[in-house]
Amino acid sequence: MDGPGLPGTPTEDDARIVAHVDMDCFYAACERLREPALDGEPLVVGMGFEPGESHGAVATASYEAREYGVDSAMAITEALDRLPRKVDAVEDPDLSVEDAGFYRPVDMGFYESVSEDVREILHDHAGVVREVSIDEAYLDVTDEIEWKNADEWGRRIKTEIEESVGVAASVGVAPTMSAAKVASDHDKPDGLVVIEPGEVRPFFADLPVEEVHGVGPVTAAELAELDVETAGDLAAADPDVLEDRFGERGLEIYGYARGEDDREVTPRGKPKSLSRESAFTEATSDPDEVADRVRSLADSVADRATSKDALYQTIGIKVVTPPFDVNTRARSLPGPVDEPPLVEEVALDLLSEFEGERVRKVGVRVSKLSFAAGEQASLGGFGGEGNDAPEASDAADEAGIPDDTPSEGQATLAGTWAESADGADTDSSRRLDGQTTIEDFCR
Ligand code: TTP
Ligand code: MG
Ligand code: MG
Repeated sequence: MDGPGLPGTPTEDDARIVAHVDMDCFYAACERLREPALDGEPLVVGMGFEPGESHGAVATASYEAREYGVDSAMAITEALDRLPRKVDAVEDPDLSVEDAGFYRPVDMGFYESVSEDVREILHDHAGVVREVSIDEAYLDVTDEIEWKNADEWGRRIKTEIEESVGVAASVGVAPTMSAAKVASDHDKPDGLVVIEPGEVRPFFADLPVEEVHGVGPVTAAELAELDVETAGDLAAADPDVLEDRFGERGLEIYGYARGEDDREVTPRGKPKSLSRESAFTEATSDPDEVADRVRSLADSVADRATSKDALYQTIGIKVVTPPFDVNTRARSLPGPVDEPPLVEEVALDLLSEFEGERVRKVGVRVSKLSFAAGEQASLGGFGGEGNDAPEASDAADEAGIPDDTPSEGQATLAGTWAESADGADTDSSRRLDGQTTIEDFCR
């Protein structure tokens, strides 16, 4: 028996409630925590600004410093041109002390500890939390709140972070991960934006296309050549054209702009499912070609499961027929296993239903994962308890969908991160009392 399989776009009734929380100018906020005199001042956190240094980049800039055009990933020399250091301006009559700012080195150890404090609060407010970087996380709060309370919930979590940790967060609440991220970005700093189901497309309509998750400056420039300037334009674009131009990713950003995103918030490290999918250059109805592709996807998924020590109880396939009809089929086993040949066998068996159909994309997924070592069932060992239970709540697609990596243009500047990871300033308690000497202050 086939389960209902992988979910498509959630309907309004079953829409999940996803929150995205991202700290405002996080490293700068941390510096202000232990040096409150920096509140309200233009502040740059980065490397390479000390005398004799010339290489380095801005990790972040406070919103006051951003007004001078300083931003993450900018070369430090450029930042110093736009916003000289206070300490230099005091001594140089050609510079204005007023239009100068403060520079502080990166101190990862301290920021990690602040991040940990924030994390605890997030876990208090949601059953499912996926941390995606030092300063941001997705929360699935479907079981915790209702849409009518979303605004109040967002306010509460912001206040709690502010009061107990001392840094400001922006929060977005929406029916999907990608929309929640756009929402949290939209009114930064100190933002709170709730996009209810059914409002995603109207909300997106006039936003610049760069705001769509996964669209960076390079993609935006290419989209502009196609006259796609807003997220609304992207949502209304021809998916074939997008796919021709950007491949799979074209369809992904098209979906995001339409508010379609079936990624499930899953805690890091423990995916709910593992999958791989692959598109044909041209739709094909050649059964051998399709079966070959499914076979290799099945191998690759099974390998990944083995390498993650994951046992799976459900094996499924996805078959996309032109234009974009997604068909999913899945079969449950009596108990969790790690049996690569079985993944292939079941996937091919499920595929037989589609023999002769034109297929543009196929995928293989294993789900109902468990990670307990030594738990593997022998296939015959469950005495007929097994059934073909539909994978009702298994919406996760850990692999088929890209991780939340920084989008283009958000260069992470290996130098900055690597240097900072070494702990430029290992004394994390420095100025934690908020006392600042004038020498300190004018650095
Ligand atoms: P972000 O959340 O991207 O930026 P932010 O918190 O500084 O500012 P915003 O208010 O816009 O969210 O990144 C979090 C931290 O990661 C940031 O404080 C510093 C670090 N970072 C880098 O070191 N290099 C980079 O290029 C970026 C983008 C961030
Ligand atoms: Mg941030
Ligand atoms: Mg962030």
